[in-house]
Amino acid sequence: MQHTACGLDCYDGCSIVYDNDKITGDKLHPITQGALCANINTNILKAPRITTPMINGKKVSIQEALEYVANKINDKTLLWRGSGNVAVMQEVTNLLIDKIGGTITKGSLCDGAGEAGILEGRGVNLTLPLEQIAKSEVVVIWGRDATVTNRHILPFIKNKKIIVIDPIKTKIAKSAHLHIQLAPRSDFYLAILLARFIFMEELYDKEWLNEFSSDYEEYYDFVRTFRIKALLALIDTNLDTIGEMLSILEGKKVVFLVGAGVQRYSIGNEVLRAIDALAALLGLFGKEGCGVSYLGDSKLGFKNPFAIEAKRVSKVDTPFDKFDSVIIQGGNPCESMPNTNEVINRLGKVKDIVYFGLYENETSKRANIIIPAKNFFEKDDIRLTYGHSYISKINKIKECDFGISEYDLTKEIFELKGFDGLKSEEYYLNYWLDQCEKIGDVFLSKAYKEFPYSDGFGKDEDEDFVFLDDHDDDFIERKKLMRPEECKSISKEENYFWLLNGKSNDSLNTQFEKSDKVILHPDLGFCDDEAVLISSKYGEIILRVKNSTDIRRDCVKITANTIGVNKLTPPIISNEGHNACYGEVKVSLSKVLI
Ligand SMILES: Nc1nc2c(c(=O)[nH]1)N[C@H]1C(S)=C(S)[C@@H](COP(=O)(O)OP(=O)(O)OC[C@H]3O[C@@H](n4cnc5c(=O)[nH]c(N)nc54)[C@H](O)[C@@H]3O)O[C@H]1N2
Ligand SMILES: Nc1nc2c(c(=O)[nH]1)N[C@H]1C(S)=C(S)[C@@H](COP(=O)(O)OP(=O)(O)OC[C@H]3O[C@@H](n4cnc5c(=O)[nH]c(N)nc54)[C@H](O)[C@@H]3O)O[C@H]1N2
Ligand code: SF4
Ligand SMILES: [Mo]
Repeated sequence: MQHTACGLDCYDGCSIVYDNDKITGDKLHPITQGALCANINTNILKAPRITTPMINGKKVSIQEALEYVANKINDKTLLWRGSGNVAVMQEVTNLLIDKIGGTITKGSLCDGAGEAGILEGRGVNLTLPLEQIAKSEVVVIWGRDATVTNRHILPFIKNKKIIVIDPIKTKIAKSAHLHIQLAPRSDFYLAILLARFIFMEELYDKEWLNEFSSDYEEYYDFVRTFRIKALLALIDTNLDTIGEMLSILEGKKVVFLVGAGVQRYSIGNEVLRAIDALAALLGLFGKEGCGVSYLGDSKLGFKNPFAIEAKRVSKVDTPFDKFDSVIIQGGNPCESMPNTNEVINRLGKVKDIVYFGLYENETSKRANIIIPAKNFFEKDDIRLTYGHSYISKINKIKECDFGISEYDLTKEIFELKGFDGLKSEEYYLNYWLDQCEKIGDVFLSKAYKEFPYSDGFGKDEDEDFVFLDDHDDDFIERKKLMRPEECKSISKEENYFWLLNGKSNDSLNTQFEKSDKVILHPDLGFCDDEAVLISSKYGEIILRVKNSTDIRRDCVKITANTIGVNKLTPPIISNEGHNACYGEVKVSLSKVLI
């Protein structure tokens, strides 16, 4: 029997037991508690792997592929790394970029806008421990599709009062005490409205605020600048619902589980700041059973041996065409990046594209050099996570005779180029592990705090919580830009829907099962399985209809594992945090005959 862990980009960071060629969840792991998920139980095992290194369409040996790459890379090389595997050794390739004077990326396709907002208010993004989530009385699930993306949290919130805030009636919304099915992109305004009533009804925690904040009275002035009627219309809710939510929260131990869904917008930072402000007003930081859980900073408190001072370009709107060679590692930008028509166009101008990954996809198709990687069963690594503070060692449990690990690739190219300074793989693994605390069988991040922010905010916990005092939303102007007028298919003004993004049970972003579906409300008059042309300012795709009354009439939902979805999404960069804004777009629908 051996132990290892899942390296997939997921809140849960599960531990695995490998016995007699079978994998099961580690019963002793605080979150896994014995269960894994379909992605690792079946999907990963059946996904066909890339097994042959290639150069310009010709099969070669891995050595030949590495020699070719070593000859091509220089200070005009870009490394674009995705999050197909989130374990720490992925970043060892930075050391290569450092030596050649190459470029890496800045920003995020994922949680960067929300994190920026958290840093503005709290100074540091600490992870709310599972113990506090388990001790709460009320859980507000805000833009997180927990049953799909974070299923191991469910046992921790069983039998609690649940409020869900989501434009979709998600599985958990169906059994919740309250579901606010708000208009997309209106979370900031909802949080402002709630704050206004917390002030008006004097529900705020004066004692906590006097100790940990100096500007909460100014926040009242700020929230009063928004008109209640206008807010209600934007959110698409009513005063009864606001009252009901506040009566559920009043005097209770409340945890907010905030997901990436609220911040895939230009004002994503302000959304997290406004949600944090609610928690602050109610005095929910630093106390038992209370707090705001978002995607935490998994590397917080660690010294990173792979941190480099390289040139950086945007990860959201990457100027691929400015480089002679691009290495794509652990990612699939031709499907996962917004505005993929332009991504594909720019990549088409690059002389050498190296695809270093596991599966064939839209990106591998466009690469002229293919290097098969090893998956996380086939190499040693360390797994941190943004969902909790437990850290697992990934141990090699399978041999792979065709792929190469990130460490070995780096080592081979160091040798071919005559570079020095690379330490052993063991050195780096221990470097990370030595920085964790070992408690019984588990490793814990040094950034773990039982009661985050109990002593204060900022890196040294000696600062105040900082309330938002400014709002910058040029959306109304941008709305004009978003009109898909270049598309022939638009007939009516009403044919104009929010594009909702989300994840699916059978995929991990673009890995594993693919979808060809768009989910929309039956009132729109489409039949199940009918082909529909979906258009935005950025591109068009044809998908099959899946009707559902769980979605608002003004939205369509397309999950991240749908090929072509990002032809529709904009290359807009969030106001803070340099994040992708997948939701900041409207699309139109038209029938097609195929
Ligand atoms: N099975 C599975 N699990 C995964 C992943 C996967 O692909 N598959 N991906 C992993 C990754 S990389 C990440 S980042 C996490 C993300 O997981 P989550 O944090 O759950 O984020 P999303 O799935 O993007 O969106 C969550 C919810 O936001 C809602 N939403 C969309 N727009 C809005 C809005 O404007 N306001 C509000 N309130 N809600 C909105 C959507 O309807 C959806 O229910 O999941 C991880 N876990
Ligand atoms: N429309 C829409 N787009 C989205 C999202 C959305 O919700 N909607 N979500 C966004 C989010 S949250 C994220 S995090 C991004 C993710 O987008 P990416 O970072 O591009 O990740 P994936 O699409 O999952 O691509 C993973 C690839 O990594 C490779 N891989 C897996 N493991 C390894 C390994 O160990 N080594 C190497 N070398 N390669 C490996 C596999 O070949 C796989 O194809 O997508 C974003 N894009
Ligand atoms: S994908 Fe997530 S839920 Fe599934 S095994 Fe991996 S860490 Fe656990
Ligand atoms: Mo993500």
